[in-house]
Amino acid sequence: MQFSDKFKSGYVALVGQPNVGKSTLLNALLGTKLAIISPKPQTTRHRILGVLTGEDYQIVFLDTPGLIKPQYELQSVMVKAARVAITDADVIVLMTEAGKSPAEADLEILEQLKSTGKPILLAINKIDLIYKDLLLPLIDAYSQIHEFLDIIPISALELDGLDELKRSLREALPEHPPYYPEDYLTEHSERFFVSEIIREKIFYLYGEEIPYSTTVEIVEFKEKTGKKDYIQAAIYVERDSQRAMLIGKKGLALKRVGQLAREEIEQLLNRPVYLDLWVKVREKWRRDPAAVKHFGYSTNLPK
Ligand SMILES: Nc1nc2c(ncn2[C@@H]2O[C@H](COP(=O)(O)OP(=O)(O)OP(=O)(O)O)[C@@H](O)[C@H]2O)c(=O)[nH]1
Ligand SMILES: [Mg+2]
Repeated sequence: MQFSDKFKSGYVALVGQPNVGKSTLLNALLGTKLAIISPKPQTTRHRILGVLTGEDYQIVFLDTPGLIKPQYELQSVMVKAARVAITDADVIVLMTEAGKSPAEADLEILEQLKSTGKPILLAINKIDLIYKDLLLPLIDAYSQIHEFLDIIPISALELDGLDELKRSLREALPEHPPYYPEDYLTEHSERFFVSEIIREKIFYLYGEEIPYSTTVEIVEFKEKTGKKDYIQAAIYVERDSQRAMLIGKKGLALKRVGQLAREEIEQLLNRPVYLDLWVKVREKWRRDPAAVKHFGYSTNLPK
């Protein structure tokens, strides 16, 4: 492809409170599932990179963990990862959930973002859930608070408003040659995606305690010609009681995790897989900086 002088390219960070739909938006924009999603807050723990290349632009999206006040080491690292994405970004997308009025937590995040001096686009998500009459007063309220690059109501779930969002972002990007080849999608490895898929199933299948105490480590990943691939993953929890809960009576709960994860991993890899799940205990790993680092949480992009 020949790139004209007018080619635009840059980094766009998707930031906001947990659970507002950042990862859903990343996947919707790229038309493929890169980031895991769940109805529970704090699903995303890393910044996830996804590249969208158009005719005359390339947007490098950085999905980020939700911005919160950290209470333990894992959360600190998650918030730091979001901050690094904000530092790397040419344009910031602040994502909020549509409601009656701007939420206090969103305004606090906006204050932090304003100090970067970078252009901020406000994406008001989940408009499929509200009465349309609420939208104009909400946009009006936000526009009085800050001079946003743009304010775009969207539904990441129903793919509403995404063209407008892309157009607006393209406008705001600097003229720059593409950072990545045109067919490039992401930097993360298959191993990383496999561990995330397992984590996602745990977020869906268990209550409040287990998902947050869990991390997944890929122990072995062997491609076997003519046979199923062999993937062994260790799921770490913080206590014996959680281990028992995760496994369930006669191992049925863990079996369900394995089934759902395997189906999606096979779709991702496009080949049959034998998924071998083990559950282990590493006490209070979320509070232990060495363990958090060991399990791959850092401000860098996960490989
Ligand atoms: N109704 C509706 N639900 C949505 C929309 N976008 C996302 N959701 C739902 O909101 C929940 C959270 O979505 P995520 O994409 O995981 O949110 P997130 O901002 O990445 O959350 P964290 O990673 O925890 O910070 C999921 O249940 C999504 O299905 C939307 O436009 N409309
Ligand atoms: Mg997310």
